[in-house]
Amino acid sequence: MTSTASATGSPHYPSPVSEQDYRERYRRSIESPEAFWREEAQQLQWMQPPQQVLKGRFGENHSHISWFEDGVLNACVNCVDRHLDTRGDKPAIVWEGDDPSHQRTLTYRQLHDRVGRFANMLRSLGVGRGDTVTLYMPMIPEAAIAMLACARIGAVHSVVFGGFSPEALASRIRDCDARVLITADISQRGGKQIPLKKYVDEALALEGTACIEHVLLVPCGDAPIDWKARDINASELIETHSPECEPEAMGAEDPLFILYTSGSTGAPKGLVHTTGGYLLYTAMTHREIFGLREDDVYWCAADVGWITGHSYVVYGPLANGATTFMFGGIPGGPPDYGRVGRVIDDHGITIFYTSPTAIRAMMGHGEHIMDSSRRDSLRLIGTVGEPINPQAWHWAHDVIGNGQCPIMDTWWQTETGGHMMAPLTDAENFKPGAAMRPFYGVRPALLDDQGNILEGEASGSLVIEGSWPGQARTIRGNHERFEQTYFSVFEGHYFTGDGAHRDADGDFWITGRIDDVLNVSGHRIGTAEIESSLVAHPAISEAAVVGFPHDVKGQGIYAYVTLMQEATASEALRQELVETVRRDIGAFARLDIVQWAPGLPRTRSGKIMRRILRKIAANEVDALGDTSTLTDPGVVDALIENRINR
Ligand code: 6R9
Repeated sequence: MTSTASATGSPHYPSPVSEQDYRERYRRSIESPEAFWREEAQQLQWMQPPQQVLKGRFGENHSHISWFEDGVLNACVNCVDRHLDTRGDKPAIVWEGDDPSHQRTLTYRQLHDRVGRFANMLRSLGVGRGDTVTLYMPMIPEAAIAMLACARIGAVHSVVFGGFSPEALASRIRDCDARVLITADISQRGGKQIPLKKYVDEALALEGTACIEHVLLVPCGDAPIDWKARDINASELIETHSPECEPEAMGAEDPLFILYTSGSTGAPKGLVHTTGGYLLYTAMTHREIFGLREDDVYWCAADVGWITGHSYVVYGPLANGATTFMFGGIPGGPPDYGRVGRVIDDHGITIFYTSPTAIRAMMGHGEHIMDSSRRDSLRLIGTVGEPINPQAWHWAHDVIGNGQCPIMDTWWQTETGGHMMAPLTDAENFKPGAAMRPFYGVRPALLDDQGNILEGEASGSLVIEGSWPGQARTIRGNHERFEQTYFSVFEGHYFTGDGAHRDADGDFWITGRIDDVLNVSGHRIGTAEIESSLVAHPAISEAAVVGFPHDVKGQGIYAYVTLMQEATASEALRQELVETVRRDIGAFARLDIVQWAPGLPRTRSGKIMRRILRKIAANEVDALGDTSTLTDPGVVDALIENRINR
């Protein structure tokens, strides 16, 4: 793994940070963390500046991890009000819908007006400090406005991605006891309409969702809306409220939001992020890793329903007073694969932050899709969500970026709040496919299976030693699960769930999940969630789900399914299973392959040997490894014979 950017010719662009500056600043952040973070914290506007920095340690009383605990601030004030004097007329949010003729720009002053009214509207419905509000929204400015409005009044938002099914929405409402749901009638993406309102009505008919007292709906479509008694037209009501809204004084450790994410076992976890540390960390990483400039027009193509949308569409950029571009279409298509280039031209985008999946989708349609655009405003491309394969890296670099832009491969997670690794070095040192260097204050380590720390060139489980301000503080309603999932696999370290390789230069290459979490098009899905959906079907006795390499999506979903004795395999049943998973989770959780499996390989202790199932799914049947602990090796032969991905 030695290929570097020089393979495409010596780069003639600067990286946001030089090798030397990075080394010095990183050393300082590790040697004097207290002084480092105390100084950085001054970047935020505090109502009461913190005296304290970090309290608590992993493994030891770590349930009391806190950052800047005695500080008081408001996240919305930091993202909006703070910029009014110097940037009042600067565009804060620029939006283009799925339909290119739908365009809106909100300056910081206009954003202040909308957020204030929205916040007053929420207060008028009885929402206040500590209440939870669920958002189920399309990519429209109101999604960001609603998040900021919650932050302004101290309410905790829980954004549920608009691609989730009614069942998935209901379980996320139930878990956090939300009082208000903010939604729209439809979400239009890729020329198709997702009937959000219909899904909301279905979700609210399900058990355990009576906590929702009001539904605030932002009309987006042309068709008549089926208003229910609990529904309120947010676009009408908001105009009756004043734009002046007194912000709530929040403690740095008060929760800012809950975001559900998949783990290797059980139901999705509601990770809780707090106010001060999260905001500081997202603003700082956004500014430093992208080398933010005042006149940047910055486009993060993630949906607000994911952590990337929270940290790098809304909080990080707005805390920095940047112009953040929101896009309602599907980056990379369908239906228009070259549109990304024209959007970049039309809005003068300077930084484009996207996923390897979107890059591969464009790449699959050939370089000519970029003929309709010049993209010469662009100066940096970022990627996130999955490892980027060198081919996609080069395509982004050469084609989208005209060979002019550094590619910032950012590795991080819902749990980490913000970027943890990126190529923080001179551009000529970049290595396609490697996230390379820890951000300031972050101490990565590699462990073997016994938990021994590996030195030098090595591959192992990636852990982080010591806290950083942006980390999640708990799982809503289940702190014990938080401790078990992240801090007890390797006692005293944060367990990322990812494997990584450190090369001879000391640079990191993320190799992907080592737990039972799939990464499909950058969407995190627990195999356990898919399995529990499958086994709830009356024809299914057992199911094991694994990922397999997929050209565009990174990983595809491969399900081994054992039928009940009286059931028979058929194409109709296969389709029914695909539909079942879609209904329980969402359209993005599409089963790619279903293999009928009369039996599954098990160890003598009864555990399914997923390692073997992964190999068969990847068509790597010559390298099955040790199968001596299997109870019945014949099961494997049968699975190999009937494998579908050849
Ligand atoms: C931000 C986000 C987290 C998982 C993570 C890892 C994978 C994210 C990556 C990457 C390699 C990168 N991942 N960025 N793998 N290189 N640059 O994606 O959060 O949805 O929680 O997913 O995504 O496997 O553990 P989340």
